[in-house]
Amino acid sequence: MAGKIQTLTEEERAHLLPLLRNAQWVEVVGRDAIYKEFVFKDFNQAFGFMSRVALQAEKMDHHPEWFNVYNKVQITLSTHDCGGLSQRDITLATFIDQASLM
Ligand code: H2B
Repeated sequence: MAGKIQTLTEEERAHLLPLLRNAQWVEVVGRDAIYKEFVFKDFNQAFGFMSRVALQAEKMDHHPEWFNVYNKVQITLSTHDCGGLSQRDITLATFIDQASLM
């Protein structure tokens, strides 16, 4: 058991998903994942944000699925190693929200 990443339990979801929804993350339909769209002033701001997230993702060895066009960044988080949402997604989502405000 130790070391193997697990999907969130129902109890954890009941606690965490309302907090994520409050922060404009939505649950992806048909997949155990969360999604949020970020809009910045311009590409420079968007790419600065992506750079901060990229460095953290490498540190965590946990990487976003993302799509950028100019000032917009669309992000999906899920944990491929367990096929769904894990605590790593929650931790990365929290970092991403902070990084979007810098
Ligand atoms: N990112 C995400 N989102 N989910 C994973 O399961 C994952 C990852 N696993 N980044 C990591 C890399 C794994 O593939 C490597 C080999 O550690």
